[in-house]
Amino acid sequence: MFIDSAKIHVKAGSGGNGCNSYFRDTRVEHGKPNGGDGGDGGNVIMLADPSIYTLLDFQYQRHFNAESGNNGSSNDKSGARGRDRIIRVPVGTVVIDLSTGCLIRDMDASETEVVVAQGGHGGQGNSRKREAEAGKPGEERELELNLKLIADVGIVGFPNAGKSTLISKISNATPKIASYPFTTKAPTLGVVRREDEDSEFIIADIPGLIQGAHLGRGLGDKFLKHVERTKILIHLIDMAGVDGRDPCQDYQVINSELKSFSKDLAKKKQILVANKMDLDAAKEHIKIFKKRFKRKIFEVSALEAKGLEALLEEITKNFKNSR
Ligand SMILES: Nc1nc2c(ncn2[C@@H]2O[C@H](COP(=O)(O)OP(=O)(O)OP(=O)(O)O)[C@@H](O)[C@H]2O)c(=O)[nH]1
Ligand SMILES: [Mg+2]
Repeated sequence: MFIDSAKIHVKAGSGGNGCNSYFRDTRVEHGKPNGGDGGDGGNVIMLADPSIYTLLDFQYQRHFNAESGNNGSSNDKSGARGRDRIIRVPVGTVVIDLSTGCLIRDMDASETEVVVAQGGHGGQGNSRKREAEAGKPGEERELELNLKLIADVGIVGFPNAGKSTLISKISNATPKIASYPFTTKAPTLGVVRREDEDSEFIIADIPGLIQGAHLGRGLGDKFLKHVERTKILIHLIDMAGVDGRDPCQDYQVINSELKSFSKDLAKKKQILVANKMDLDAAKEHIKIFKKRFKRKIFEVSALEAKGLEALLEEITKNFKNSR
């Protein structure tokens, strides 16, 4: 199951108490204070781990506590520090403090690390010629985790346009492909490797959009956040209109859904791709489309793997330009 958001509770360890103790001896009239300090509480630390892909584990476990520090003891012995608690999350997780709504960290690179709850300080013992102190409590927080996948290229389009077929032909991904809408129910990532160009990029296939996706129709627009960070969008159109829709209208509907979701997404560089060009209807529709929109469009048949090389070249070229 692909889970891309979660709420968790984190609690750092409390500091150990300082010790109140006196050294006494027949030769020492007034006892000499010798209470040790309490150990600091452990921190709760979040770590971006590239081997994790979803927030599924957080459906089952929501509480993460770090260890408290030990109390100090006599003979100036300090208490041991509490152990940290490490929470591993997928790269691309955005961490938000639920009580304030503030962003704590965007874990957008592998091995990014952030302390999400600070351990309490240990109390000082009385050997420092003061009253022994109690340890301070550790920080406690409610956090929201929101996963936004990290991909270079995102594919958007209507259900059944052939998005999964395309990603299966150009990358190492092996998504389910079928002739009914909403076959893809969760985002899939694929790596595209171009040996001759010595280049590599990550492409994301997301569930199809329909008119009203921003109002929750179909599977809604909740998966669009996964293509928010991509550099380029591939806008894939079923030019044959296999499901009985008009390709020109499809193109406009998807663009208006993108706009309803976010202005930035609507402004993102789009490479237009006409799919299913192996079908006769597509050859008719494309003439109308070109006349109407006068935009550069790549004509492919994902099914027959035709026209894909030119498309890949265009994608690679755009990366070179954006660097
Ligand atoms: N004729 C033809 N059929 C295609 C082409 N590309 C995809 N198809 C077919 O279109 C149907 C839908 O393909 P998918 O790749 O599952 O489409 P999708 O856009 O991922 O669909 P959802 O996951 O439901 O959004 C399948 O029956 C494919 O075989 C193409 O270039 N030509
Ligand atoms: Mg699909």
